[in-house]
Amino acid sequence: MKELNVLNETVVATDLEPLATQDMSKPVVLIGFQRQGNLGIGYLAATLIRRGHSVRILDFEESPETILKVIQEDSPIIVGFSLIFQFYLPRFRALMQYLRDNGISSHFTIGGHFPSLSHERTLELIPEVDSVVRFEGELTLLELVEALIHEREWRTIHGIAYRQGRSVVGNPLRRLVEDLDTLPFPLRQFEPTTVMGQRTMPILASRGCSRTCSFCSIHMFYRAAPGRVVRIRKVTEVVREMKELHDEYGITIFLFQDDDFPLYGPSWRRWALSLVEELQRQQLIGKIIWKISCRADVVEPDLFATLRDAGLYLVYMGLESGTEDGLDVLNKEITVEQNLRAIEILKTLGLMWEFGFMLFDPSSTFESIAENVRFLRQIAEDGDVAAVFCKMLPYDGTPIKETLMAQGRFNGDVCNPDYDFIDQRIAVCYETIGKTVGEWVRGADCMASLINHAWHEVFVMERLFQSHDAIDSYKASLTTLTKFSNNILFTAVEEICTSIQRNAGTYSAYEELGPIREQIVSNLIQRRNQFVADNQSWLLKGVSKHILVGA
Ligand code: B12
Ligand code: SF4
Repeated sequence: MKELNVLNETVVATDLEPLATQDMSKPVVLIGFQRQGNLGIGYLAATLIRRGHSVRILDFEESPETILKVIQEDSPIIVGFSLIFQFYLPRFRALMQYLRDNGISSHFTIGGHFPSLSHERTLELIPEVDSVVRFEGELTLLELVEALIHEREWRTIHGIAYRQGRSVVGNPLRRLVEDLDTLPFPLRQFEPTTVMGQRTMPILASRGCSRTCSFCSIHMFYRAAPGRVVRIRKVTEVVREMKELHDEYGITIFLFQDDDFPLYGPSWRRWALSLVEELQRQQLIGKIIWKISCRADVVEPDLFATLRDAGLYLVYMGLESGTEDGLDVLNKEITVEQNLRAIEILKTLGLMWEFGFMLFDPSSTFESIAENVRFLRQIAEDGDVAAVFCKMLPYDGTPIKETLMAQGRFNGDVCNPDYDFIDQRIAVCYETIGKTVGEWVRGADCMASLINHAWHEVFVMERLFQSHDAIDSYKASLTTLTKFSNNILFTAVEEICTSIQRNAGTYSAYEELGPIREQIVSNLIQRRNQFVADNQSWLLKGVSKHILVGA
């Protein structure tokens, strides 16, 4: 099987042919968050490579010393920073400052949602950065690199923002890439994560989102630049990429990172059905499985049964609220009823499902929190999935941030954008819940992530390995454990809120939840390891069956 760090061999032909005269002595360094694979950097790198440039990708999680050393050795013409999470801005700034303090004089540019939507603030907050590449970056970065290499004027390039004296100049914006299939397949220079020995890989079938949720920076990102907001790739190209990744690199699990997988309305549904036909034509069905993110209002029994039979195994939905008022404030344009119906359909079809949920939003009251918990109980009390929730955060560029600012309720900073609740006691609830059951729902290693990872393994085994009776009893024990854990979480939230509302202070029992959490985690690990130990030969058969495909 090929190693993934040579995946840059795979590029498709477009009108951007390599330049024979390219000066290869001046490489480009791209730095970003690489965990689980950064497709944005992958597309930028592949576009530059196809044109003949050499590119080095560095993981932002590497130590500053390591990054400095590589940059000193490479002496790049440009260092591009990919800021996809707004709250990382101070860390990016610190890294740039460190590099400058150590004599790095390359051009520094930055891209991503926050820099694109708030270019002036980015240039103000990061004095070390020379330019911002706004919105989709492939063609703008390419032009910037070539202008710098050939010492041409770069300040006239469309899509760039830069400082001029004390002011900021934002050049006219570049159109979004009209035909996504003119871009090369992304460079995937990262170690793929595995689930039960199966290699996973992120992939995109489309870019943009047609909806307008008030808390989301995505639709603002794709609407601010000229061009079509949603662009969908040809099914033949999507499947060609999947087949290549499967045949050459042994990928069996594809994670579609599309914000809203194309299923909305008749023509997108036709697109999805033709994807199924193409997967059939390329004989991938039965060999691979795939995950999508979508909205609840596209989930229909027949359509999803067809997708399931073609490999769909996991559906992520941003449910966000269990109250009509909450859904209104978030501008989800969906009803509680539609959310419930979608979950019912997915359960009936035997698909794994996960969800995003904002227990706290700017309209939160004690009543809405109680209603939200009732909703969570309704969907997750059966132990089908470990429940999660968070607080809505007003990211830059979002309509809800503007509303909160107009109301004088916005506070916090770029790292922690925040707001005042209408009833200040809700803030006490939020803090108390964070302290008591934060470890249930926050961070990559929280209780919900651990439990849902175990469920993930189950679905992968069910869909990619031969059937085996032992799975049923393992599933039954996971269900019991998930139910137990969800129930503690829901009860804690309910009692904390009621107690704060009544000013009673009777939730102290929940301050000692640590040992219970540890016990659940220990039971989970024990049960999971026991299952693996008891079924080793069957698991090995399953793992090797799919790994050998790519050998
Ligand atoms: C995949 C993904 C992840 C993956 C990250 C994988 C990775 N290493 O990249 C995982 C699952 C780990 C993840 C986690 C989280 N994510 Co996330 N994630 C995404 C998602 C769905 C897709 C990213 C993607 O592949 N986009 C496709 C590529 C092609 O587009 P792109 O990244 O925007 O890049 C283009 C341009 O921005 C630009 N560009 C980008 N970088 C650069 C750099 C340079 C130099 C240049 C020139 C141009 C440029 O050019 C690129 C090509 O056109 C986005 C939504 C989205 N549509 O972007 C959310 C998103 C980035 N995530 C988000 C959030 C909030 C999170 C979490 C905090 C969620 C949570 N509550 O835990 C965590 C944070 C993890 C952490 N570090 O602590 C938010 C960020 C909001 C914000 N404004 O800060 C987003 C935008 C989703 C949202 N609903 O708003 N996420
Ligand atoms: S939250 Fe999802 S559906 Fe809503 S606008 Fe953002 S990407 Fe689209």
